[in-house]
Amino acid sequence: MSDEKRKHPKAESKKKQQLEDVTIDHTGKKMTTNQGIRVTNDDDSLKAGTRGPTIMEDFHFREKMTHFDHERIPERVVHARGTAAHGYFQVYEPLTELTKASFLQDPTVKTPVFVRFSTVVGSRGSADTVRDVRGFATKFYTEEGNYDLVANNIPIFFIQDAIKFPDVVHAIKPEPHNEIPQASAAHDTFWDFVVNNTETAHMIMWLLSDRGIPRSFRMMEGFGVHTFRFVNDRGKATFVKFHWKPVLGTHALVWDEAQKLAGKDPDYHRRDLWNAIEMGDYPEYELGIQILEEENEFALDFDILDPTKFWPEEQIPVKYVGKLTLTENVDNFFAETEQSAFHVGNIVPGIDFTNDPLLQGRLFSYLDTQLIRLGGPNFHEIPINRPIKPPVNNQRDGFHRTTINRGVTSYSVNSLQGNYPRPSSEKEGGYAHYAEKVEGKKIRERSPSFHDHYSQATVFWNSMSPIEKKHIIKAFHFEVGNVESEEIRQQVVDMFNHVDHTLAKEIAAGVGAKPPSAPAGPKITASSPAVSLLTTNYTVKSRKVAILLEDGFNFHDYSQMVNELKGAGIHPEVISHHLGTLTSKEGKKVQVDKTFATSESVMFDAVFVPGGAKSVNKLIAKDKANYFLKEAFDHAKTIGASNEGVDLLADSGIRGIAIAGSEHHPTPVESMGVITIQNAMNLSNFTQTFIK
Ligand code: HDE
Repeated sequence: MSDEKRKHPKAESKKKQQLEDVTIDHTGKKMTTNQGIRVTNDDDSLKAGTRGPTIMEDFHFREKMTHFDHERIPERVVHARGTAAHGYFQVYEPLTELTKASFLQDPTVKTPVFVRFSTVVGSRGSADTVRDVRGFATKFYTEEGNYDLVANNIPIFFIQDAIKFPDVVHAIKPEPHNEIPQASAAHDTFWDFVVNNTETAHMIMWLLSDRGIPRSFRMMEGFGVHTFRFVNDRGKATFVKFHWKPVLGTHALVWDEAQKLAGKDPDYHRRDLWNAIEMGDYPEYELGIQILEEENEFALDFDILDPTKFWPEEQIPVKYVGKLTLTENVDNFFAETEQSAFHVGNIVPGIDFTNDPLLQGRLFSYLDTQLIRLGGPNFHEIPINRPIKPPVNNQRDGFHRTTINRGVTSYSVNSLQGNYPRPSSEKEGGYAHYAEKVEGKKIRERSPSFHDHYSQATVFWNSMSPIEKKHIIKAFHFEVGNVESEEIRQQVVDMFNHVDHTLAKEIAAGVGAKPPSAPAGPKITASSPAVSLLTTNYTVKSRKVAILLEDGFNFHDYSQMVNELKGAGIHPEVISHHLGTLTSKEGKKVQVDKTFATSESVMFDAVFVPGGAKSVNKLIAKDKANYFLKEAFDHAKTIGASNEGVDLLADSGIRGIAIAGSEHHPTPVESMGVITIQNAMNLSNFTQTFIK
């Protein structure tokens, strides 16, 4: 995108304007040192003779090298690998009855947001498509200050108390002696942690489900996990759970795709988000809330303060209250994405915490970690972190202070400056903590209401469709199959026998463990259909279709399909053996987007092979297209072929090709996701079936 174009949307919101004010562009400018001195030569250091030693006096060399030597900051201790975008949030209706939060009152107001998606375990350079939880952190730059909803794509967590966070993270990160494996839970220390901390059972079920390998950041849900509070202007509080529901629906990769993508395109999710925004396919998510009146705090069969439990949507429906739209990529990854600092404790009047012991610990951790990662107490002055109203207080000094505070007082109460800055009353917008009554003995003990570690894990399992169950079992075989300790593998089987007997037997069968002889624990038949991905929205908008072509293709087939796809908001890309242009049998030219060397079927959602004997024969002669199609078929992708294109499917050994229509009545035929048509001039029925 040109810089001119980039500038435009930045000015649209107060936040964008603020960022624009500190954004610089070097185009057409002369080079200077950091002190503003013009530079005469940036290619040669200052030497005593052309073959002599470099001279200390070379301030330009020293400055350039010193800056480079210091260009890295520590990566995030978790969620190191991430990517982010700008956008806005709009509420549908005033939520005045529930909360006084100003950004949730006026449907005409667009609140600027910055959203960072991440994996949890891997380092900054790790692959995007690994099996992991995904972070979904949103910073709302509201008129009342920054509100951060620091969410994940799974509605529950591994542990119940924050004091165990360092343990679970140490266990899942690469092992300390050899730093293996990268970005993976498939190793001994993690599963040792799991079997010794059975509160993890429920989270493991979600992590090993298809949710652990999302198709795209644009196609995953977000969850605030903890129970929060809304507080209205009369001081009435209501318990809430936060949800983000992607408008494109929630979709996953299959494991083989995820693993291959990790090598073929480690930036797959990052690229997908970036490209979608550049192409104007702005990702959208509805904000949903589940509401529970305070008097019903104890009405559910689990404790609402326990972060290993979700509120079944069938029991407490999700109310959709607003929409988040991501509209702009960052100008600079480091300055914006890397330096962004989210904190679950960044909260605005009208939203409040609960005593969830995981949440309480998070309230300490985020600010603490940012002090070291961003090098001191002034990281709120880094442009991406600044609220849209300048902070006003007596906090001063520290590393990299950029604000110049005028005046002699930096304390209160003062009389030299009329005791400014002064606090505000609640009426004036001051944050007042919800006056929850708390009373208790100091005690280091888990509440008995947190002791059930298995019931909801079983509910989750019961809610899965047969194919989702199969994927979970296979995921256990991979994850636990990589555990060297036989004892731990057995303990996993015994632990998950408490979730489901069949599941435990299936796990045992794949990991060389003894199957349990009888079920453990009570029989639970309840389910929550909403947690299955089969209940999600389905739309093909913004999906990618590979079109396999060579010279001599049938332009008629090609252009009908491309037009229909584009009309449906789908992005076709031409794949061939070389870059450049191809010529159809009618003499029409088409540009190649990618080659068989630079693309793989795992990067696409569907494949189409148009007719044209010459083109198809060339594709058949070189093996790459066969492999491309076979793999797409194995990953259950939609495959379409028209006229001679069907020959390529046959040559690739793809099962399920039904014989297409007769010469006089060409109709599309669909079998196992493979759609074909032969002897056809008009492809409109065919293209519609393909898109459907
Ligand atoms: Fe985090 N988490 N977390 N977490 N978390 C961090 O903060 C922590 C938890 C989440 O894109 C860290 O700035 C503790 C739940 C996201 O920059 C750190 C506990 C949920 C991100 C931290 C949790 C999250 C983080 C590391 C257990 C979902 C990435 C770097 C008590 C509701 C934000 C940083 C970004 C990042 C601590 C559990 C979400 C160390 C102690 C539950 C999305 O402060």
